[in-house]
Amino acid sequence: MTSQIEKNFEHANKQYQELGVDPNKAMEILKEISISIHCWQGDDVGGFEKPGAKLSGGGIQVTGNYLGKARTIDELQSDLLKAVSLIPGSHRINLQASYGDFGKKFVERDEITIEHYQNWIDWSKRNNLKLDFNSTLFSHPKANDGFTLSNNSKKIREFWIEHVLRCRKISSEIGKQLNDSCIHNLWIPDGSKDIPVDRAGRRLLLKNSLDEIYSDKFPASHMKDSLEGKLFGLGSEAFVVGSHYFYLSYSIKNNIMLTLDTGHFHPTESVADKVSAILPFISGIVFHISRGIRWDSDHVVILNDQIIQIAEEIIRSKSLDKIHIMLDFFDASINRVGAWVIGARATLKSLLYALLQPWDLLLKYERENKYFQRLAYLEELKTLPFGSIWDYYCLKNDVPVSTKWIESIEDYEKEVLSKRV
Ligand code: RNT
Ligand code: ZN
Repeated sequence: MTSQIEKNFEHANKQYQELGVDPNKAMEILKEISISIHCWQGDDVGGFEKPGAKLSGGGIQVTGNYLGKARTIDELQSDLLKAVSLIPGSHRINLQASYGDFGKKFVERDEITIEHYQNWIDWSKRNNLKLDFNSTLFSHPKANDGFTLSNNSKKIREFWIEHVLRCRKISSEIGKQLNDSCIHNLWIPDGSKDIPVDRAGRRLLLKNSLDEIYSDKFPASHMKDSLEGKLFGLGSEAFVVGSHYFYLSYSIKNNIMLTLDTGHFHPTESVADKVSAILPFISGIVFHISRGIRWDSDHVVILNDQIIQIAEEIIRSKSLDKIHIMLDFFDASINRVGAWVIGARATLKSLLYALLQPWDLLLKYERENKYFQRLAYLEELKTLPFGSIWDYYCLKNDVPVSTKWIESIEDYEKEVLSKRV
């Protein structure tokens, strides 16, 4: 029997076909896109170095105290699997170094090895997931004065260099074991609250630290590097050592990818516009999809103009092999597992929306300088039955359709999360 969802799809399919768009093709492409789901939404960027660890320092903040935060690796893995079961497609999990399996003892960041992440690798294999990795240079006493790789103290710089060297090696081992290149992303909190006099000195220190870090080479089939800059952070309002321009220059010169976090720019700056400006010169772009409200607030991603414009530029670039989509938000004021699902589904929806555009037609009008027609079509596309294609995609990929997944999160909260006290 044909379900209502299938009937709706048939109807929508016709409308898109009339415009020269093939929704089946769009769904095929979408299925091949994996997004990297950030582990840190599950426990407010706490990690497992010490029991009850809290995010501290680094100018990022998690607000809220909703019940059910994951306290152990087992809990976090169970929460992640719950989220993944409600997101269509096959995806990746993005880890921080601070989320290792350290047993009962404390392991310093310059002592971590692959054995601390074996648990995650085995879990990923069992669940058909892939992994990405991040060095963790915040929430640590050696980051307390606001500087890590650009610290004035040689000893502190060396400590962090050793940490990142180990993280890159671990990433390479992860990629090798999972037979899929692991992306290692580096973000550092370095910066100052007030106006510094020696910006150049700090940037030179950072450059030298990075040169040492990236002198170690790994096969691209095992790991790839990316660098993430920022405009400002809480406590680094006047100066951020690793700014966008700094890393843009460094990445291009050293054949490293660049991470664009959508919360790390001026609120009116278009991150979507950067794709075509950077792509011809760089080995790859990593997106940290986030939603800033007034500042880098890391709100849960929703289907808004900003994310649609980014998805459009990603799809139009026809360079999906060079673009990696990761999520980066943290909200502790609502059900954390539900937050993952909202953000991941919104990101996938934006990509599907972009894939359903009549590119040939729009391009034709643009080339003929027919800007009225271009604008009119773009506007009419907004009210085409996009939701019917999305629902059908969810149905085909065995995840709950439309609002149905919300109940599933409510049940999980009742049965699992609310018991974590
Ligand atoms: C911070 C950066 C960074 C972090 C994670 C936890 O502003 O966005 O990516 O969010 O490493
Ligand atoms: Zn980020």
